[in-house]
Amino acid sequence: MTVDTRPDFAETVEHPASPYLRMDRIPHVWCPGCGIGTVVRCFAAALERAQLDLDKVSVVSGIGCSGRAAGYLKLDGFHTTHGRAVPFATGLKLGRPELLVTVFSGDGDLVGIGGNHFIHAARRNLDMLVILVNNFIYGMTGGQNGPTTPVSAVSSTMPFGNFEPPFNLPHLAASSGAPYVARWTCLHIRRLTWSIEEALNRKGFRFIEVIAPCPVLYLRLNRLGSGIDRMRFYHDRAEIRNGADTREADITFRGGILCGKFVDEDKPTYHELMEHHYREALGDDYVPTPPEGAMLRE
Ligand SMILES: Cc1ncc(C[n+]2csc(CCOP(=O)(O)OP(=O)(O)O)c2C)c(N)n1
Ligand code: SF4
Ligand SMILES: [Mg+2]
Repeated sequence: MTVDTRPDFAETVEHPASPYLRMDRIPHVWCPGCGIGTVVRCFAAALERAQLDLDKVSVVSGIGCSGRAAGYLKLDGFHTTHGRAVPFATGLKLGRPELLVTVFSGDGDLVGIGGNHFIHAARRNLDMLVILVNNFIYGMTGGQNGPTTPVSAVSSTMPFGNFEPPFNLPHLAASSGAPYVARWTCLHIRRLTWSIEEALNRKGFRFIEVIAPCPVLYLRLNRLGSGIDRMRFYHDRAEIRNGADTREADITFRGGILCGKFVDEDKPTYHELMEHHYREALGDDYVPTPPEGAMLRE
């Protein structure tokens, strides 16, 4: 009889991302070939590279497959209601300005039902990093048409193909005022990681869109192959053009995908504008934002 002397990897080998993940919640809910896990992995790698005090970093998600991310990241996390990740993050940042607030959610959540909150947070330059996983569809609820579904793509509610023009998200964010705007695909794991790391260290409304495969709905309904086929597509058809005009970042059904860091500006955040304004208006009577760690009310 041969004795198996191989180590039990499950017990002895720790995944490099495990310090940043709630491993007790693994296995996760995402389907094989889904791109969301890759984005979470890049987020974890970016947290490691940025060497932040994780007690000061929080993550807010809405509802959807992408919205499950907050439950797997080992940060103070909030899984809020559908479309309300940005307003929740806004309240968190206003109440606890010393926190680094991040939002991680899907296209339907952030720019469908939550679209109004998204543009106003960008307009006000609220201090948060928003990572949006764009799989062109409402994944969790069965593949309905969403705000980014390309024209002519099939969804469960547009069986003869979509005729609604979709949002160009980098342009939506940039034209609403976001000072940091980037787009990557799930294939660009290093560039995405570096971009998240960079954006973690910036201030204001930072927006990163990640194009991700949803093999069981979007790819299947549109006969676009498997998750790995999409990776080949991203390899062949993604073009990196940093600094490109976001008006050129439209995505068509079978067309290429413009990627890169499109906007990187320094402009005053909502908080900075507010402090400046009230200092000017009220002078010595102005009571500034509570110092780090202080509670708003005793
Ligand atoms: C108020 C409200 N309306 C609708 C829903 C149903 N719902 C849950 S997730 C979702 C879509 C999520 O799509 P997206 O944000 O793109 O996430 P994905 O699953 O594709 O990652 C919808 C419509 C809900 N939970 N609450
Ligand atoms: S339904 Fe689509 S988006 Fe949701 S976990 Fe499965 S592959 Fe991912
Ligand atoms: Mg989606």
